[in-house]
Amino acid sequence: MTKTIYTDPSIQSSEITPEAVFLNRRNLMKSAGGLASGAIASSMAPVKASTQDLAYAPAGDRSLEGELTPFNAVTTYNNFYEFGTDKDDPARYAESMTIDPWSVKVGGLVDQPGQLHLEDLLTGFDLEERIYRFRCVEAWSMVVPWVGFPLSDLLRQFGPKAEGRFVEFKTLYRRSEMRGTRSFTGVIDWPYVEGLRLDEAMHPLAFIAVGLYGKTLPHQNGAPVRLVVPWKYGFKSIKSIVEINVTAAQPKTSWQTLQPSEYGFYANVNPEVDHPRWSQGYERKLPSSVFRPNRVRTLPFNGYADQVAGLYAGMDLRRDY
Ligand SMILES: Nc1nc2c(c(=O)[nH]1)N[C@H]1C(S)=C(S)[C@@H](COP(=O)(O)O)O[C@H]1N2
Ligand SMILES: [Mo]
Repeated sequence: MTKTIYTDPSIQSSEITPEAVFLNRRNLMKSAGGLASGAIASSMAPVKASTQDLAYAPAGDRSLEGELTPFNAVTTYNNFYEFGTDKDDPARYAESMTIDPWSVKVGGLVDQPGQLHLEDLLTGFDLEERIYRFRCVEAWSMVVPWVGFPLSDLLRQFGPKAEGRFVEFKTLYRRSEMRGTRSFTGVIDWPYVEGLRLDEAMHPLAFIAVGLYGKTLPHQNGAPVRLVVPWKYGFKSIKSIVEINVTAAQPKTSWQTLQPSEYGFYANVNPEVDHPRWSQGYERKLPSSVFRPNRVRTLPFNGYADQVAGLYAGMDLRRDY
């Protein structure tokens, strides 16, 4: 596995996580066994030195492989309001977030509440690659090779109780390291909160990502652990998760709280229900520019209707948007 390491001069060497932290016997053994695939990563654009190689099973579904959004676009055009509202703010400022040590508290209506530490997340699950379409509510989209494991694998480990109907997720809220939470208030009610119905969370497409393009997640994409729900608008895919709770009541999400008329709990990608301020019928596939907008039609459930439409049988998705 060839490794492309690029040292970004803006990163202090003291901020670079020692590689040893990420090396682990289990994944190294997997590489030796030939299961791992680093082939895509090695041919890509330079990666910041603060990300590390992961070993993982190659993607089962490679149908979107020819449409991959370049690494550079995936990591420089981001939404991560904790670091500012401009698309380039996360790439510029998210490095200030300490991601090691890291722990995720799992609780609420589960048989065994507990914690997962960084090491557990990187080595305790069978990592695989998933190439998913990703569609932001602001009508841009990309195709990303994520590395991680099904969310259901994580939830099963803690044993959701029968009364559990929803899952709530929370992002780290650390003012000292997140300039966006200091410089403007009243935009989002920190910490960033998202939620899924439990059956959505247990669906095999719902994914916990710890990496992309074969490396651990760059900070701006939600290091060290984020959610990816490919059939929903991007804001459901909460970044830098520190808490997961199984609940009986529907969680109150940050975007709903901010603007309930614009952002619903479900947020399923739906070209037929426009955002009050713009159409959802089309999207700009990144990289997109004024000269080359790369505009394509948006698909119901972002192209995953065959797999997930059944979750919403009998629901009016114009009302429950
Ligand atoms: N904690 C947190 N998670 C977040 C956001 C955010 O502002 N804060 N933005 C969301 C939105 S609106 C989108 S489109 C995606 C963007 O993911 P990306 O930057 O990896 O493309 O992250 C989502 N997760
Ligand atoms: Mo978004």
